[in-house]
Formats: sequence, C-alpha cells, structure tokens
Amino acid sequence: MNPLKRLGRRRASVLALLAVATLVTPGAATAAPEGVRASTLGAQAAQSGRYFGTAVAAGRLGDGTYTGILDREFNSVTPENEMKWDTIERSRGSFNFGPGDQIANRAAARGQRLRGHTLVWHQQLPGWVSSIRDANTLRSVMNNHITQVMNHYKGKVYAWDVVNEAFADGGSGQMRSSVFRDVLGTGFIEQAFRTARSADPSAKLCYNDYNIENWSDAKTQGVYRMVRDFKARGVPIDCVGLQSHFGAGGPPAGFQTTLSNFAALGVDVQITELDIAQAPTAAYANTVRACMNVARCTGITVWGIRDSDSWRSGENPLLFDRNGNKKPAYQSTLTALGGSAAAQRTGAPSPRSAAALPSSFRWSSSGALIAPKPDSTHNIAGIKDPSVVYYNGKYHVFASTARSAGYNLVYLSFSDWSQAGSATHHYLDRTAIGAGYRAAPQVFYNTQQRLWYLVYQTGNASYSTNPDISNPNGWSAPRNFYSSMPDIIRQNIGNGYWVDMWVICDSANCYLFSSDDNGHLYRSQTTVGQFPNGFTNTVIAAQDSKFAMFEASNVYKVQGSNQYLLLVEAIGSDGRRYFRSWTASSLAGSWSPLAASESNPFAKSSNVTFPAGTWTRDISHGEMIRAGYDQTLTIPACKLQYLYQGKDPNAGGDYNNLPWRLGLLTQTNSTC
Ligand code: 9MR
Repeated sequence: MNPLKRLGRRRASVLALLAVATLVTPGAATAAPEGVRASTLGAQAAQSGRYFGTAVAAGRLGDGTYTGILDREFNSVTPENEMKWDTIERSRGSFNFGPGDQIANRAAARGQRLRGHTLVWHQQLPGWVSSIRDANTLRSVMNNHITQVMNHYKGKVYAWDVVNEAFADGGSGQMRSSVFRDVLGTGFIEQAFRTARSADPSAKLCYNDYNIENWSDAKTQGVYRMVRDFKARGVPIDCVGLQSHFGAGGPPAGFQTTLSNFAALGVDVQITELDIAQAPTAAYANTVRACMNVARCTGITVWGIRDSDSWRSGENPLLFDRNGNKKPAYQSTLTALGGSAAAQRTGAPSPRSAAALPSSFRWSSSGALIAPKPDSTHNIAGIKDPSVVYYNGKYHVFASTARSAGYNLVYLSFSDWSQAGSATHHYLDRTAIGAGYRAAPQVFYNTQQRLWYLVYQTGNASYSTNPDISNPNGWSAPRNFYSSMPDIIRQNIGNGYWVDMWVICDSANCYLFSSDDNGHLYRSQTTVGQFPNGFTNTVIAAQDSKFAMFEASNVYKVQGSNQYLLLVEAIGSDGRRYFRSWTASSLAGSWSPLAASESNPFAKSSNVTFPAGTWTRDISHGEMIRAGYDQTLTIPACKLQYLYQGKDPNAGGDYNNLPWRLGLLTQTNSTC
C-alpha cells in the first residue's frame, strides 16, 4: 500500500509498462511439475496450470453415470449444442438461454470453467439469419446476437469461440462461403471479435476451426495469416482453438509446431474438440504431449465423455466406453498430462511442488462485500489492504481508508460474510492510533504476551497493541519497530516507497517483512522473547523486476506441513494487479516458485471466476483467511480463501481516490 505522494509517478510508470507490454514472468512452466500425481484428468492438468474439459449435452445431465464422470474428471465444460445460434436465438430477438444456463450454472456451482461455443457459425444457424441479404441488417443482427449472448453469460464464460469454422477446406487458404462472408465480406470476423471484446472485456476471445492441426495445410496457413494480421493491427483475439477431430493415426507430425507457431503470435492455443477414431493410446498421448510441450497451450477439451455420447459414436473415439469405464486411452492421457515424458526428454530437474498446496490455483470471487462508509468527518473513497482474523465467533477486519487527503485505518467485525456489508465501521483515527498517515494494517495475537498486535506503515514500520480485539478504543499509540530505515533498504529503494510491513513468528524468531515498490522484499529478524524490539539483520529476502515484485506481501505457515507460503502482489502486462506465490521450508529460507508467473498466477483475473458479475480486474492487496489467529499466521492447506481489494475496471484518476472495495476469493481447485 502506497503513501499519498507517489501516485502521479506510479500511473506514469504503469503506462510506460503497458507501452512496452513486456514483463519478466519467471517460473513459467512448460511441463507439469513432478509432484503429487493426481488421479483424475482435471486435477492432473491443473498441476501444470491447464484445464481438462469435455463437451456436455444438457439432455444427459439426468444420467448419473454421465454426471459422475463429468464431475470427477473434468474441470472445464463446453456446451455441445446449447449455446449455438439455433438454440439461443431461433427467431429474431427472442432469446432462449435455458439449456445453456443449465450447463453454465451447473459448472459454476462445481468450479468448472466454461468455454462458450459458439457465437458466429454458418451451421446450426436459423433460416431467418441465413436468408438475410442486406449487409446492414446482417451486421446489426450479428452484433446484437454476440452482445446479448455475451452479456447474458458475462463472468461465467472463460473463453468464447467467437467465430467457428470460417475457413474453407482444401487448398485455397481462403474463407469459406457463408452468409456472413458472402453478405458482409471477409471483414465479418474482425467485426465479430471487436463486438465481442466490447461486450465482455474479460472473456478470452477465440477463433475455432478443424483441419488446422497440420502446419503445412493451406487452411492452417490461412488461419495463421488472419491471426497474425489481427495481432499486427490490434484486432482483439486471445486464442486459437484447434478442434482436433483426428483419424486413428492421431495428430499430424507437425501438430506441436502448429501449436507453438500460433502461440508465438501472442495467443493462447487450446485443443477444443478432441476425439480420435478408435482412441488409440499413443494417438491420445501424442496429442496431449504436444500441448504439454507448449507453454501457451492452456487446456484440452474432449468432445464428449463416453463413446455413446459422441457425434462419431460408431468410431468409439473417446476416453470412456459405453458403460462409463475408463478405456486404455484414458490412462495414456493421464500419464501424458503428468509431464513426466517431457521432463525426462529434456533431462531437466523437475521443480518440486508443495506437499500440501497445488502448483496452480483457481478461485471463485464474491461480489464486492465491503464498501467504504463515509461519515461527516470521513469522506472516504476506498477501503483497502484488509487484514482479517476469525476469533471468538467473529471475523475481525482491519483495513486502510483512502481519500485524496491520505490514509488511515478502520475496523469492523461480523459473524458471517453475508453480514460484512452492514457492519459498523470504526475509524481508528479517533483512537490513540491517531490521525495522519497510517495504512496497510496486519493483525495477530501474540500468545506469549497475550496481546493483539496491529502492524502498519507510517513511513516507518509501526505497531499498536490491544488486550481486546473487539474494542476499537483499546489500541495503544503507535510505536516504531526501527529507529530509522535500515541501510540496505535505503540503498536499494531507488524511487520506490517503503510499504506493507508484515510480522510472522516461528517458535524461535519473529520476522518483519516489507516491500519497496522497487522489486525488493526485505526481511529483518528478532527473537520471540525480544519481540517487538530488536529487529536487525535486514536482508533482501527475494527480488525481481519492479513490477514483478511490487508490494503487499503476505507470508504464512501452511497447516500440517513444514512449509511457508509467500505471496507478493505484481502488476501484470495488462496494468492490473495480481498475486504470485512461492514456498520455502523456513522463514529465513529461499523461496521457490509455486504459482509465480503471469500465465500461472496465484490469483489474477485470469484464474478467478465471478459468478456474481465481474466487478474488478485487479486482484490486489489483501489477506488469507487463516486457520488460527496467533503470531504463527497459520493457514489451512485446503479450500483457501483470500480477502482482497478490487475496483471498477473503468475507474481512473487520482490513485488515492480510486473506489477500492473488498471481495472474497474461494479456491475452487482444492483437491483435499
Ligand atoms: O457434437 C455436435 C453435434 O451434436 C451436432 O449435431 C453437430 C451439429 O453440427 O455439432 C457437433 O459439434 C460440432 C462443433 O459444434 C463444431 N465442430 C465440429 C463438431 C462436430 O460436428
């Protein structure tokens, strides 16, 4: 959390970052880490930050065998037919979202991702559209369809197949004839993508097609040229879906080349409709391995669950037989998802993932739960930087209050998250903590001293104590941990700011972490007996480029393991805030990447779904919901929850006046 004076410069630097649009993302994994071997397709894919999905038919959701496999094995779904034009808008302007909603709501309730399929396609297109001959009419019909459907599914769909199968088979490399191309011209695809981006800016926008898996095919080349042209001209496109309906031979020899060549254009690639005649084990394994070997191949979807569910059921092309039993190709697919083959080939040591924590995360977010409550003397614009403990049947939340005049602190408590919005806000500038610059609080109970500590920044690292957390007036006046800024910070801070102090203790020592908005995480230490005095030996605990290791670090002990978790807030290539994560076996140890890259983040808009609506694209400064409340800062290993600050993506202007609100992330890919 940053003090008042820095902000003009901060915005300038974010803009500069966007201009160069590059950011070091160390730790990006191309293969699954050697770690816990999972026993299902989705869980194994998640270990490398990927999803494993299936096409789902609403009509089969009453079949228990089908849903049993669906929920056990898959963490992404694509409606097989329910979001196509002839289902959703069978007659002009009359929308039927029922079957699509059935699949979407079911997936959301289970934390499965949803691929939207498909907005503009020449098949399963009602006659009233294909008979339009007037370009203006067709353009507005197409734009309206895209906008209405994307609006309806906003926050629920991770990626949309905006345009499907627009290129011709054979040697032309051109677009196929369709009502869209014939009436609107070849620019219809660009038009569709631009409309889609404005309809839902947070959904990934994909072009999806079949027979584009072989690199040298004219059709592949035609699609490649289009994507390259889109990227060159700034037409919004985020991914290319390769359907991958293969014959018994499996993928063509150059499949991986195709995936990596598309990815090199700056788009994700996804295998979107995989099925292989007779499902040979090697053909499935080769397909999966090609994806695992390409960092931006972000997921695989098979086109159905059991052979009997397939559109090519006569060829038995799927991973489960008619009775729902796993076929041999299931095992080869699971093994290939484990990444062991890729790791063995390169001979590279595999990073060890956490014993208890997964190496990639997915979250579902609440809406904004806590908003500022200005009163006659507190004209607050934002509520920020929350710290939270659950104690005595209540959540106790401490947070920064922000306004153009500067920062102070607020306290609220409630028994249930549904009560968070109606809790009373106690402004702590009215207590002995006092007015003036106080921000970014952290709260914990010191069991030796039987005192609550509130740690915060004032320009120095400061704290107050209180015997009773529920009494806002019980806090002592601020004291400083340091007599002045430690030399090593002074030498490395550059044009940054000294922010976000954080205390955690093991059985022998207490450690004080802080950030400098300049790529450094600092750590000082003292003994448990001396705490809060005696912090010395300040060192750089971790460093990276400025925006990759910016501020708001949290350090926790993982319950039931010898592991510590470090989270640091970074600024992404999109200018939005997100969190990276590392683990270590001791608080003074070195930190190993866990989910530490922009493509495999700890928490970022890209791995968070917003069932209640996408109210923020920043996942910024916050706190884990802990398993306890003492100085060891112990968190559970399962079903993590994170209280964070987010804001309206369109808000701008003075940083101190931004409308920050607090929301709660709940982990959706917990395997325990
Ligand atoms: O699997 C779908 C099948 O149930 C439909 O009858 C068919 C209608 O065209 O569409 C199938 O799915 C297609 C997908 O939407 C696009 N790529 C080709 C798929 C197989 O035909």
